Amino acid sequence: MRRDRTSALLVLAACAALGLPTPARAHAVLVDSSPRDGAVLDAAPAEATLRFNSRIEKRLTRASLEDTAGHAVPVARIDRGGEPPEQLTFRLPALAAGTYRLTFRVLAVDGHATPGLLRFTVRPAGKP
Ligand SMILES: [Cu+2]
Repeated sequence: MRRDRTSALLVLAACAALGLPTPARAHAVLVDSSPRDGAVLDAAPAEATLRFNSRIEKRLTRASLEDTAGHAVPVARIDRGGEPPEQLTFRLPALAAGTYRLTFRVLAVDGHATPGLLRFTVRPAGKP
Protein backbone atom coordinates (compact mmCIF):
# COMPACT_ATOMS: atom_id res chain seq x y z
CA MET A 1 0.00 0.00 0.00
CA ARG A 2 2.65 2.43 1.11
CA ARG A 3 4.96 1.28 -1.67
CA ASP A 4 2.20 1.88 -4.24
CA ARG A 5 1.69 5.39 -3.01
CA THR A 6 5.41 6.04 -3.13
CA SER A 7 5.74 4.81 -6.70
CA ALA A 8 2.72 6.88 -7.77
CA LEU A 9 4.37 9.94 -6.30
CA LEU A 10 7.62 9.07 -8.04
CA VAL A 11 5.84 8.85 -11.39
CA LEU A 12 4.21 12.23 -10.84
CA ALA A 13 7.50 13.73 -9.69
CA ALA A 14 9.28 12.33 -12.73
CA CYS A 15 6.67 13.86 -15.03
CA ALA A 16 7.00 17.22 -13.32
CA ALA A 17 10.78 17.09 -13.43
CA LEU A 18 10.80 16.34 -17.15
CA GLY A 19 8.29 19.11 -17.79
CA LEU A 20 6.05 16.69 -19.65
CA PRO A 21 2.73 18.09 -20.75
CA THR A 22 -0.24 16.30 -19.24
CA PRO A 23 -1.27 13.62 -21.72
CA ALA A 24 -4.95 14.38 -21.47
CA ARG A 25 -5.92 11.51 -23.75
CA ALA A 26 -4.41 8.88 -21.50
CA HIS A 27 -4.42 10.45 -18.08
CA ALA A 28 -7.41 9.33 -16.03
CA VAL A 29 -9.55 12.17 -14.71
CA LEU A 30 -12.83 11.58 -12.90
CA VAL A 31 -15.60 13.10 -15.00
CA ASP A 32 -18.69 11.75 -13.26
CA SER A 33 -19.74 9.60 -10.34
CA SER A 34 -22.72 8.15 -8.61
CA PRO A 35 -23.20 9.24 -5.90
CA ARG A 36 -21.78 12.64 -6.79
CA ASP A 37 -19.20 14.12 -4.45
CA GLY A 38 -21.03 15.87 -1.61
CA ALA A 39 -24.35 14.19 -2.35
CA VAL A 40 -26.91 13.93 0.45
CA LEU A 41 -29.07 10.88 -0.18
CA ASP A 42 -32.45 9.83 1.16
CA ALA A 43 -31.64 6.17 0.64
CA ALA A 44 -28.37 4.31 0.96
CA PRO A 45 -26.85 3.59 -2.45
CA ALA A 46 -26.30 -0.08 -3.26
CA GLU A 47 -23.47 0.76 -5.63
CA ALA A 48 -20.97 3.47 -6.36
CA THR A 49 -19.91 4.22 -9.92
CA LEU A 50 -16.91 6.20 -11.08
CA ARG A 51 -16.50 7.35 -14.66
CA PHE A 52 -13.20 8.61 -16.02
CA ASN A 53 -12.20 10.37 -19.22
CA SER A 54 -10.03 7.49 -20.36
CA ARG A 55 -9.74 3.78 -19.99
CA ILE A 56 -8.21 2.50 -16.79
CA GLU A 57 -6.50 -0.60 -15.54
CA LYS A 58 -9.46 -1.91 -13.57
CA ARG A 59 -7.65 -4.76 -11.91
CA LEU A 60 -5.09 -2.35 -10.45
CA THR A 61 -7.71 -0.09 -8.95
CA ARG A 62 -7.69 0.44 -5.20
CA ALA A 63 -10.68 1.72 -3.31
CA SER A 64 -11.73 1.90 0.30
CA LEU A 65 -14.76 3.22 2.10
CA GLU A 66 -14.87 4.75 5.57
CA ASP A 67 -17.90 5.55 7.67
CA THR A 68 -18.42 8.64 9.83
CA ALA A 69 -16.28 7.18 12.61
CA GLY A 70 -13.47 6.40 10.19
CA HIS A 71 -14.09 2.66 10.28
CA ALA A 72 -13.47 0.70 7.11
CA VAL A 73 -16.56 -0.50 5.26
CA PRO A 74 -15.99 -3.35 2.80
CA VAL A 75 -16.42 -2.50 -0.89
CA ALA A 76 -15.97 -4.82 -3.80
CA ARG A 77 -15.51 -3.91 -7.43
CA ILE A 78 -18.06 -5.58 -9.65
CA ASP A 79 -18.14 -5.99 -13.39
CA ARG A 80 -21.27 -7.25 -15.02
CA GLY A 81 -19.52 -7.44 -18.35
CA GLY A 82 -20.01 -4.86 -21.03
CA GLU A 83 -19.09 -2.09 -18.66
CA PRO A 84 -17.23 0.73 -20.45
CA PRO A 85 -13.43 0.55 -19.99
CA GLU A 86 -13.45 3.99 -18.38
CA GLN A 87 -16.06 3.10 -15.76
CA LEU A 88 -15.78 1.36 -12.39
CA THR A 89 -18.58 0.06 -10.23
CA PHE A 90 -18.39 -0.97 -6.59
CA ARG A 91 -20.96 -2.92 -4.65
CA LEU A 92 -21.65 -1.38 -1.25
CA PRO A 93 -22.98 -3.19 1.80
CA ALA A 94 -26.15 -1.91 3.50
CA LEU A 95 -25.11 1.53 4.74
CA ALA A 96 -26.54 3.11 7.86
CA ALA A 97 -27.20 6.85 7.99
CA GLY A 98 -23.99 8.84 8.12
CA THR A 99 -21.26 10.40 6.03
CA TYR A 100 -18.99 8.19 3.99
CA ARG A 101 -15.66 8.72 2.26
CA LEU A 102 -14.78 6.63 -0.76
CA THR A 103 -11.07 6.90 -1.42
CA PHE A 104 -9.79 5.54 -4.70
CA ARG A 105 -6.68 5.28 -6.76
CA VAL A 106 -6.87 4.26 -10.39
CA LEU A 107 -4.17 3.61 -12.92
CA ALA A 108 -4.56 4.95 -16.43
CA VAL A 109 -3.25 2.88 -19.32
CA ASP A 110 -0.33 5.34 -19.58
CA GLY A 111 0.78 4.15 -16.14
CA HIS A 112 -0.12 7.35 -14.32
CA ALA A 113 -2.04 6.99 -11.08
CA THR A 114 -4.99 9.19 -10.18
CA PRO A 115 -6.01 9.37 -6.52
CA GLY A 116 -9.39 10.71 -5.56
CA LEU A 117 -11.97 11.05 -2.86
CA LEU A 118 -15.75 11.05 -2.94
CA ARG A 119 -17.88 12.07 0.04
CA PHE A 120 -21.57 11.37 0.42
CA THR A 121 -24.11 11.39 3.19
CA VAL A 122 -27.01 9.04 3.82
CA ARG A 123 -29.83 10.78 5.69
CA PRO A 124 -31.49 9.10 8.63
CA ALA A 125 -34.78 7.56 7.49
CA GLY A 126 -37.80 9.86 7.83
CA LYS A 127 -35.75 13.02 8.39
CA PRO A 128 -35.92 15.58 5.58
CU1 LIG B 1 -0.78 10.28 -17.40
